Amino acid sequence: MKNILNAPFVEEMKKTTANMYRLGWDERNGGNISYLLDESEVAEYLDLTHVVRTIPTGFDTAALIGKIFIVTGTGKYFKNVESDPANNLGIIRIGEDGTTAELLWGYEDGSRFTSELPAHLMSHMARLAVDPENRVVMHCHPTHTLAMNYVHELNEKKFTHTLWEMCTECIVVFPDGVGVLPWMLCGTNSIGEATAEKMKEFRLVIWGMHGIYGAGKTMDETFGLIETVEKAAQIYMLTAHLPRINTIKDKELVELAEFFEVEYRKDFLNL
Ligand code: 2HA
Ligand code: ZN
Repeated sequence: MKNILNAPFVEEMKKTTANMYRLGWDERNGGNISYLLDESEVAEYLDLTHVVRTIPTGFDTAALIGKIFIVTGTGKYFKNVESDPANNLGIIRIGEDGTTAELLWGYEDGSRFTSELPAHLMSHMARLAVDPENRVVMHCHPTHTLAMNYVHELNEKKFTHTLWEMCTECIVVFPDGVGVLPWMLCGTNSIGEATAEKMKEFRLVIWGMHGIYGAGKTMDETFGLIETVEKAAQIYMLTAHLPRINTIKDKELVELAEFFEVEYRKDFLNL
């Protein structure tokens, strides 16, 4: 059996959480990541018949029975994942009853997965239904995106349109746009259900006055989606109070989308 601490998926979690922390997106215990793993890859590192303990998920995850995820822990700081992965991360498998998580490794101080597990697993279910290759769900509190929530209308079409106008590459990176939820109580099944509903349509979902969720096939893709929104939001926040002299016009956004051959939300433009 190989050493789990050297597994590429543990390395990816360490690198990504450290990177997000340094960008200021995950203060204190802010943010969480879940990553769907390949059973045969995990079997190189762990005895899959050995369940350390079981933890109820508190919601129906029947569509994910047998699936294995590496997930950041509740109350844990992204800052600390790199130096202490075994306490700050856990590997769970959804049990046969569809409502229990079987801990296979991690959370060594007796803790458990993120309080946002409903939003994560429900989002995985929603994304897998539209993209069987989806693997990653990521949540964080990127500074400029959050700032923009306070000064820009929380409307999907308007919010996406503004982001698309802020950097030329935006419509190419997230042609499907950004879903927007109003402020809601976090850590609940209700916000999980609302997020998953949006995830049927979008890979990015804003949690009003809280942060953002991203989903993708790889850690890089998911991180890149959030990073691009955050960059656009930063440009917006640097310019929103100044007279706008220039902008990318809707017909130029169409040119971009057509040249790069992306399926974009035509209804989010004003043509
Ligand atoms: O778990 O970010 O949304 C910390 C959070 C809650
Ligand atoms: Zn949060």
